[in-house]
Amino acid sequence: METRITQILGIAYPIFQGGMAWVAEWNLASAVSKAGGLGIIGAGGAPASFVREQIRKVKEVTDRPFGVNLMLMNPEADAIARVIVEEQVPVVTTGAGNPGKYMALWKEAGVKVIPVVASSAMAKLMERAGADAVVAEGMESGGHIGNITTFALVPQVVDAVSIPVIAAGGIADGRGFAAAFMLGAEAVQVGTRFVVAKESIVHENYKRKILGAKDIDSQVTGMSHGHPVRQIRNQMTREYLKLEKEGASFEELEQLTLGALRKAVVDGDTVNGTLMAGQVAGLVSREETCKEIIDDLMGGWNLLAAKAHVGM
Ligand code: TUI
Repeated sequence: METRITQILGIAYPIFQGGMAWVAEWNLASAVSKAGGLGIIGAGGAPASFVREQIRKVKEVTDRPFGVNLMLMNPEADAIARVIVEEQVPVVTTGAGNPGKYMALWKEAGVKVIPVVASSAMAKLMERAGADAVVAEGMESGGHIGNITTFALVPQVVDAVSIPVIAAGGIADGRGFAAAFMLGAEAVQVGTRFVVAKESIVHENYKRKILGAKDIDSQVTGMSHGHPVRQIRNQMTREYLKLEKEGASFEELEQLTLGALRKAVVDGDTVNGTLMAGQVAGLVSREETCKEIIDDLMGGWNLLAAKAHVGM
């Protein structure tokens, strides 16, 4: 089960848990790392002090490798970048921007740097800047997304760089795992399925929305101002898209979304909250432990081996 990713990071299985804002806190991240994957704390829009606490909690309960995702639009991004070094976090992933200005700081401290990219150009840029690997994330993902599908993006990123590629977006089971590896990925990142993990602290109402969702139940808001976000359709998305169509300003729309993810995750407000989820929500129908999810994803490894055996 070795790939360059398991070797570089010292993890048992080539599976990352997406560093989802509000969702991916220490309970989820430590459960995934304990189960042999890479658990990732999502800094989202949180202050640096909160991120430091989360890191310390993970370190208290496991010695296994884990990561922190730095969402680059976070107003405290500079401070969080330093916390990652001070707390000797083994792996950092980044999202929603270019982490170039932190690269030297992290590399000098020995942190493994794995930016999330949504294009092959960005992947090349990150490789030149010294990234250890990249996550190629297709637009099937939940949350902030790019414009290219996983099926098209992953092989193009694989061809564009020589560092290992982790595939993300639209992967929720062993079939997705196997498909990603056929495209040249050396690990996968899974988000939506981990939102409903038993160890996930996400409000039961949010979990039920994902468990009940079908393939067509997500919508992308914010396309008009260049910050597209995929989430499950509800009153919030309908209102947002209506205002967006009417040409509402970025500020007006921001007002609507401010704090909306917290509302969904913490308060279980499925009407006015932002229920970020990927297009694979329709595949996610059971609440399971992180260990069970990882075991099921690893079924994909056997699928690959079986196909190789029959000469496919
Ligand atoms: O970052 C994500 N997904 C996220 S972040 C997030 S928090 C949030 N909350 C409310 C509104 C907006 C965000 C929720 N989901 N995924 C990684 C990702 N990064 N997807 C796409 C990108 C990306 C986009 C452009 C990476 C780099 C990039 O480069 C632009 C540049 O600066 O050159």
